Amino acid sequence: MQNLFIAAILMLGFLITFQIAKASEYVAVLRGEEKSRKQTNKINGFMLLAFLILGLIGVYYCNTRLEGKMLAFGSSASDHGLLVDKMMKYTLWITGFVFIITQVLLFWYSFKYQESDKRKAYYLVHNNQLELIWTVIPAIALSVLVGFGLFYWYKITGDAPKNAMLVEVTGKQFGWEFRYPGSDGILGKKYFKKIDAANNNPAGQIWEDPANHDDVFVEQEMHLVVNKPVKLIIGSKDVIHDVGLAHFRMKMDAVPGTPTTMWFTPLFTTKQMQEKNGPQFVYELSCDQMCGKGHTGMRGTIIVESQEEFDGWMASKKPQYYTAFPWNDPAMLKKDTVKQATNTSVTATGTQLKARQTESSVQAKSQN
Ligand SMILES: [Cu+2]
Repeated sequence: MQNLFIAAILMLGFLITFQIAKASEYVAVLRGEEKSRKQTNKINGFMLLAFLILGLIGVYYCNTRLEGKMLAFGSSASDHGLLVDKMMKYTLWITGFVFIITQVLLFWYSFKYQESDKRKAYYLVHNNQLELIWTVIPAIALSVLVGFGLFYWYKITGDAPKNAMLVEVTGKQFGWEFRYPGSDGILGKKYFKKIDAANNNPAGQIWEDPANHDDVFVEQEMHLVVNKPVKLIIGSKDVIHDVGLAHFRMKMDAVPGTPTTMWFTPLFTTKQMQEKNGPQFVYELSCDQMCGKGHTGMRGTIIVESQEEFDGWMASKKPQYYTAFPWNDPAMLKKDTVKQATNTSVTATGTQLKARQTESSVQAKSQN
């Protein structure tokens, strides 16, 4: 019913416009075509001038209204972000300058040089000098902007420093998962067919790889160390997501099956940012790619802290391997040796584990 009404209203609108156009055509004939054209030109000239003035006021108004809501230039919380801010500033200054000049000339000239009996239009066939000017100047301006962009792009996307910490970021419908490499600094191998959240393997780690045994798995909250470069290894479990770090001015697609990377150095701790921006401040990790119904809820948080605070947080985490196989946890083993005399079920689970391990190593070999 609603659609029918909308269709009827659109139809009516079309009819009315058509009738008005027809009526004004008859009026023009009655009045004399030339007189009517001159009048229309005058109205158009005036409206173009009004559009220029209102438009510029609108641009200024939007700018002042949104000032506090936008991320300010130079407020980036990462080293790469400061470069992005700088690039953005130069680009906006140059394009803003060109925008104002061209728009003012375009609308002002339409008003000033509208049809007049006192003037005859100048007929310009060709002018090499003019052609040269309006080709060379934009070419130089664009080359400077692109050159800047390339220079920073290679700096930002280049190799991460050797001392960079490593975090694996995986997007899924709908949330974020993180994996830390543990004390060996190596992220263990994983395979998507091994993903089994019910059996404590949400990342799909291959348990036969010893590098996996100290990897720490966390959800929704990533911890980073201030002034220490971090390299993110980004992936996805389902569709294309995007790791969007607005406060660091970084973003990178999370693509299933194709790991992507980016690195940067956080410059301020969360506490420092809260002192500057108010206690409600959080570093946000948003998904910057429309990825389904729950896309807007894909919000992770990042906590930037000192090395000591980070070490303390990491020490409170247990490697995922020990969650999946508690009987291998050294902390548990100590307790178990006491229990073992009275509880035989521990030995039973130990045998089960061995059976599972041989089974999965056979699988791993057959995959190779
Ligand atoms: Cu997403």
